[in-house]
Amino acid sequence: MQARIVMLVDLDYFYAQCEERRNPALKSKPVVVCVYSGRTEDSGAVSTANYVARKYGVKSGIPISLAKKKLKDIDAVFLPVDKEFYKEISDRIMELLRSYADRFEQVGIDEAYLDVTQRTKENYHEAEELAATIKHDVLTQQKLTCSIGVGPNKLVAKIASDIQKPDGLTLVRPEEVKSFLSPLPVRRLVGVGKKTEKKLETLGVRTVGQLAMFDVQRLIEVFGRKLGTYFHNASLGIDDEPVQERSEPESVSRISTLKEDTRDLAVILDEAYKLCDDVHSKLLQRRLIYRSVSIYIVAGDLSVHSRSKTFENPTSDLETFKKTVKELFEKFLGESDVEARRVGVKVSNLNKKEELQKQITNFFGFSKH
Ligand code: DCP
Ligand code: CA
Ligand code: CA
Repeated sequence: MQARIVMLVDLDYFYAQCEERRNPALKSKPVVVCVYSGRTEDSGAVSTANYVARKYGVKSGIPISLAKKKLKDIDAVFLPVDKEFYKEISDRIMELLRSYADRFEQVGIDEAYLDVTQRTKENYHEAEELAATIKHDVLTQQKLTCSIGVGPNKLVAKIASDIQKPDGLTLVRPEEVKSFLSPLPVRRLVGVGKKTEKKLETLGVRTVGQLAMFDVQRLIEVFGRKLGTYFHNASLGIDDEPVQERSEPESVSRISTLKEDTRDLAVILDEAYKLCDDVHSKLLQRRLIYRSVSIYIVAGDLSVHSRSKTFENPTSDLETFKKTVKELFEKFLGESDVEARRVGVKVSNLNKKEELQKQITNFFGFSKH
């Protein structure tokens, strides 16, 4: 594979920074953006917090009540998430970022990969200047700071972006990859979660460098061929995943909180069907058809469960959607004994309606007259 230069741009404390942009007086205070579940006044989880609040140990995922404890007697601001507002800002920034890339891939509301190989002529000095320009333009035009990692592939760029936050710019040249990665804990690698981290620790592997030295055959024995090989390559900073342009959203989903935890299928479906209606109208709006349907269940202990089904042929039919959602919830309740606290539905494997029409037309040799 040809040498590449890839950037990962990640917006700093994104939701909280959007709130600061809307109301600059917040900047000096701890700002905590919350997903309120609506049960009691403080039930729910922290979505994110600004860096002032992080100093007190407040971070994504912790209960709101715990965040309040940590910020007791401090002039902190708690706000509900306003996803539509953040999405608007995100859309504008993504459009700006896209203009700096040979190839562009958005991977979340606040981050994107940019392949800049051609426009930097494979030169890291030019890439550094480009990254500085991007940071400057995002700040002056959209009033937000971001952190950028630059490296020979997505894996290295992603880790680099994370290493000096907020407002960071980290370059890792190909010859620096090994020394950059080797002291890091294995947890920094995409795909290494708590479980894998524990397993690796029992093998005496804590750092990426130790993982790189570990016998690949044994890794394969422990994790299977696919994952074992991936961990081995990742530890060496090897990653051939291209920066992939995506023109359509990956998925459309809706989730909502039930009035109380339940295993009652009728109650769950009552809520889930409303979510299906919402998703369906969004699909119609954007002229999208789907091939996969998933359901999500967030249990009382906040563990997340899901079930999916993929069809042979894409559809946009609402009845099929609801029927599949029903099947999946029935299946889930039969297989698990958790109580649902929140339920969600999602469609993915999306296509434009027109594209399918085109394919059919081409296939049968019809023309539209
Ligand atoms: N988010 C969330 N719940 C989580 C993690 C994230 O709702 N458990 C949302 C809020 C974040 C946004 O996604 O603002 C982006 O997530 P990041 O992981 O990039 O975190 P931040 O942008 O908040 O902080 P950082 O400065 O560390 O990137
Ligand atoms: Ca971020
Ligand atoms: Ca992110």
